[in-house]
Amino acid sequence: MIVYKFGDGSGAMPPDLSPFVVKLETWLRFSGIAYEGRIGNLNAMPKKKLPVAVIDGVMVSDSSAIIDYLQRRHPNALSDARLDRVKRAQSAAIKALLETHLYFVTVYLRWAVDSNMAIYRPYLIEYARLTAPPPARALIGTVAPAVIPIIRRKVLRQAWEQGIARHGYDDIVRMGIDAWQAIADLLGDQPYLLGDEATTIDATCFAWIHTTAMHAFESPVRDFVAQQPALMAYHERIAQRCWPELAKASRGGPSGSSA
Ligand SMILES: N[C@@H](CCC(=O)N[C@@H](CS)C(=O)NCC(=O)O)C(=O)O
Repeated sequence: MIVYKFGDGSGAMPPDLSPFVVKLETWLRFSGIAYEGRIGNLNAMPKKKLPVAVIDGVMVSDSSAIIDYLQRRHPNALSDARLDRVKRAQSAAIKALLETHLYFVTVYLRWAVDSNMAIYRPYLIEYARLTAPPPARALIGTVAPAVIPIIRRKVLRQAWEQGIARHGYDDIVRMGIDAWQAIADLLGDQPYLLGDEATTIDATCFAWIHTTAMHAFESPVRDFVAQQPALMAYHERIAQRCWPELAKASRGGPSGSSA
């Protein structure tokens, strides 16, 4: 199976800056399902979003749709089938907190804060170069810097329409910290979010912790997550199981060159 994502795994780009891609890859690694990561051109994707998977020739878009598709075909994959109704509801609520609330906090902090945009810019230029047709690659260095402000305006318009960008920086930071405090409280001292066994929500939560606390983008939200011992121990536990190469790197703290 092929996973189209933002990084190409070559080292030219970090494994991935997208929490949705890291969620899918972590779920695949929990499940022991082999995949090949390839850089995906957003404009060529059916929903203009990544990740997208090609499974036995069938293209499936959306991390959750891909996981559902694979859960029906791989009986030994990481499964939520044994969860009771309350745990299933908890999983749905945590998923919404991460994917439809904290995701937009992250988007805002990456794209609206100038110092984070300066960190983001080289990755965006490299992504544009790697997804450009080969004859155009040499020109990306001159074209991409002019295009990035246009993309930035588009992303911030989406954040305004979604609602997050109508608040000020301090309020957004507070919302982010409150949501992460809720996740930390839900985890408590359990090994995984819903108890002793990992389920799909752990792949999601790992991805959000990783893309918040281990990346170079700076914010009080990142600092808060990085200072929660239970969240970081949980991150390390899952990294050791699914991402041994990152588990080693993560002991050094946030870095611009990890996933
Ligand atoms: N519901 C989708 C969300 C995927 C998503 O939002 N991906 C972002 C990257 S984190 C994306 O492709 N954004 C490109 C754009 O909006 O232009 C999933 O679970 O895969």
